[in-house]
Parts: sequence; structure tokens; C-alpha cells
Amino acid sequence: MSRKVFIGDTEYFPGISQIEYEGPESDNPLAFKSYDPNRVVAGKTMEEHLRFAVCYWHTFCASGADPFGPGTRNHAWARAADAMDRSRDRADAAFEFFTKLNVPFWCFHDFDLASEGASVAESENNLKAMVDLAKERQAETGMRLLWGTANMFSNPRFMNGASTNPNFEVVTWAAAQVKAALDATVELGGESYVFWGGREGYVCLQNTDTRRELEHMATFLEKARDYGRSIGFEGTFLIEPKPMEPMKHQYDFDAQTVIGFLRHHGLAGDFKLNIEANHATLAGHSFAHDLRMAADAGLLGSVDANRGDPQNGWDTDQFPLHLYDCVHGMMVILEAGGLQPGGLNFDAKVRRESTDLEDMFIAHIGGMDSFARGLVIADSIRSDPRLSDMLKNRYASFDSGDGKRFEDGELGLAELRDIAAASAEPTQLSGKQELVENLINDHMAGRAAT
Ligand code: XLS
Ligand code: NI
Ligand code: NI
Repeated sequence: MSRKVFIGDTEYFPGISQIEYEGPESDNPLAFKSYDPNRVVAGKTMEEHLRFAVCYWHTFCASGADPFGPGTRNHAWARAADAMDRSRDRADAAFEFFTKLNVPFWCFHDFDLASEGASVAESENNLKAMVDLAKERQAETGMRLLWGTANMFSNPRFMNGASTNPNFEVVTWAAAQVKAALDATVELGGESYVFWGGREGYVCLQNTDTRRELEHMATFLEKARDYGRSIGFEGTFLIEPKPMEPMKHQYDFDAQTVIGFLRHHGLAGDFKLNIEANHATLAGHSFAHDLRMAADAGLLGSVDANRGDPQNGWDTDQFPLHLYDCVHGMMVILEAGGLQPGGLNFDAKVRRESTDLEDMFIAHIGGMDSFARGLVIADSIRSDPRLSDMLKNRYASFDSGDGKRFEDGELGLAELRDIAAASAEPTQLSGKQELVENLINDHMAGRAAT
């Protein structure tokens, strides 16, 4: 291993060494069974396809607190009395974790990395100091930043939103945060910059001027884009759709809503989508659906790889360990030509009850193995001509003749009517859903050498 395994003089994950690929026969919970970074699938290595990232917030900042009780974890990196010392310890623990896990990327919010100060200037200085440290750690370990973002939803000042806040003063504080977070992202060589619309939405429609708030959001994003480009940010700006929580209704409801918004405001050239699995399911869709909508629009930017709980109506942010989701998702991602410069960010947290230090590794290893299996199985399905032929044949009536003329926009409504009037009742074409599902199961169960 060329990468140093721990940073500074404290080892935060003692007893856990470099996680290696041991193959499907291994029964070591701290080894990869399927994720072999160098294995080539569909012309690229697994590492290049999957571009895994660990998120800072759930993994290093959360303690397991929920609305009914405090945290269940008291990590060594969260104990120092001074806030800056805590930030530094946390960074060292994080870079040790990233390196041992062997992921190429990480992601952060401004106030995950540094603590918020008492003024705009103090917050900026705290962040700058931590960015300098993170830059050193990146150079030492070879880690890269997938994306940065700003937390504009935790501080009580953002209770009514950030860029959509009815109070202009709050909008300026949001702008100050985005400016500093963009500076940090550029300094760390981030590939993308994310806007998750934390509290951009409403709880009471009757006290809200939605038209004005949405205009403010578009103006804010435009100014953020202009500032980013002016400091040399060449990456992608990403919007992360979510339909609800914390607000009753969030403006970035789902992929199609955001696509319409970006196009309406002329932002689709600089912005793409960061699709989170659990947000798609909260919107009543599947993970693969929102991926497909983004991909169809040419706007699939990156992925927050997690999952919800089918019985719960909130963002449980569980690790993405359901193989079907990963297979269906990777089918879309492969079809779209991949995620680069985006990646698969584990916006996921171990359960409150999973309190061993090794559980953090086990959860990420499971997520990485699930997506690696998803990749191999999706590639195997995609190279089975039965599915592609079925799909092609389903639309064959548009390939020539009048169907083709319709696709080309050459037939008016009256002409379409005349074609109908001159023909018999349309042929019944079976959707063959069960056949498609069986075919996918065949690949899940072994046609793919996983
Ligand atoms: C919350 C979001 C958040 C974003 C980053 O639901 O998923 O974690 O990914 O602000
Ligand atoms: Ni997310
Ligand atoms: Ni989320």
C-alpha cells in the first residue's frame, strides 16, 4: 500500500488495518468481497466507475442523537474541549478512515469541517484554517474532494430558509457561507459543488410568497455560479432534489421538478443533479427513476448513495445494501456513460444502535460491495441481447413508415386521425414485465460472475 494508514500521532481506529479485497470466499467482515478497485468491467476499473466518497457529516460529526435521546457514540475525535482542537482531531480521524477504507473521495459541509464562529469573518477564518489542514492531509494521503457544500439549515437563523428566506438579511448570511464554501472547494480541488435545498420550501402556504421565493432562489444560484466561475471553479454545480423534510414541501421536489427549474432559469449549462436514493423514494419514486429522469435530460451529475426504509416516511439515510436498488441504479448509470466527474457518495449513517467502531467500516464495506456487485450484474444484463432486443422491438413501429414520420414531427393531428380511421384495432403488444424481471433475476443469481 502506497498510502499512509494513519495521520499524526493518534490512531483513531486501532486494530483495524487497511481494508483489502479478499474475494467472495472470504468470511472476514473487514474485507471487500466484490469491490476490487482494479478489476476491469465494461472497459473501466471498478474504482473509475464507482468513484466512492465518504461523507463527513454522518460519519464523523453525528453521535447517534435522535429526537428522543442523546448520542450513543462518544468518539475519541469529538472529545477535546476546544472547538478548533476538535476539528483538527476529527480531520485526522477522517483521513485515517478514508485511507484505511481505500476510497478515493470525500465530501463535506463548511461547518462539518470547521466550527461556526460568532461572526461571518470568524467563521471564514475557522474554515480557512481547516481547509489548509485538509489540503495537507489530501497531499499526504492522495485523497480527493468529490464535492463541498454549505450547511444553511442547522443554524436557527435559517429556520425560514436560506436563499428563499423572507428576510433579506438572512439571504446575505447564506451568501457569505456559499462564498466561503466555494473558496474552500476550489482550494481543495473539488470536482463539484452541491446545493441541497435544506429549508428552501415552506411549512405554511398561506404565509408564503412562493413565486417570489423561487425567483430569489434562481437569482441566488445564478450569483453563486458567477462567483464560482470567477474564482476558477470549473466543476459542476449540483442541485440535490428532496421533496420534504425538514420543510413540509421543498422546492427541489424531485429530479423532474429541478430539471424544469434549471431549464426555466437558464441554469442547465452549469448545474446538474445530485440524486439521493432516499430522497427519490420520499418523492414516491424509485432511486432508478430519478436517476433515469436526470440522465435522460443529460443532467445526471452525482449520486448520494443510501436507502430509506420502506415502512418509514422520512430520510433514514441507511447504507445502500439492497442489491436490487444497486443493480437498477447501475443499469441507468452505465447507460448514461458513467458519473464522472461525479461519484457515489455515502450520504448514510450507521444505525444509532450500531455502536462499535468497526461498524463504520462494515457499513461502508457493505455499500461498496453492493455497488460493485450492482455494477457487475448491470453490465452482465446490459450485454444480454434479450433485454436490449426486447426494448428495441417494443418501439419498432416508430422506426419506419408513418411511425417514423410522427417521430420526426411530420404528421399533424388530422393526418394521424386518417391513419387510425383506415386501420383495424391496434395489435395488442405485451409489456412482458415478468419476463424482464426473470431475466434480471437470472443475472442476479449467477449469470454474472460476481
Ligand atoms: C439531507 C441531504 C444532505 C445533503 C448535503 O437530507 O441529503 O445530507 O446531501 O447537504
Ligand atoms: Ni444527500
Ligand atoms: Ni438526505
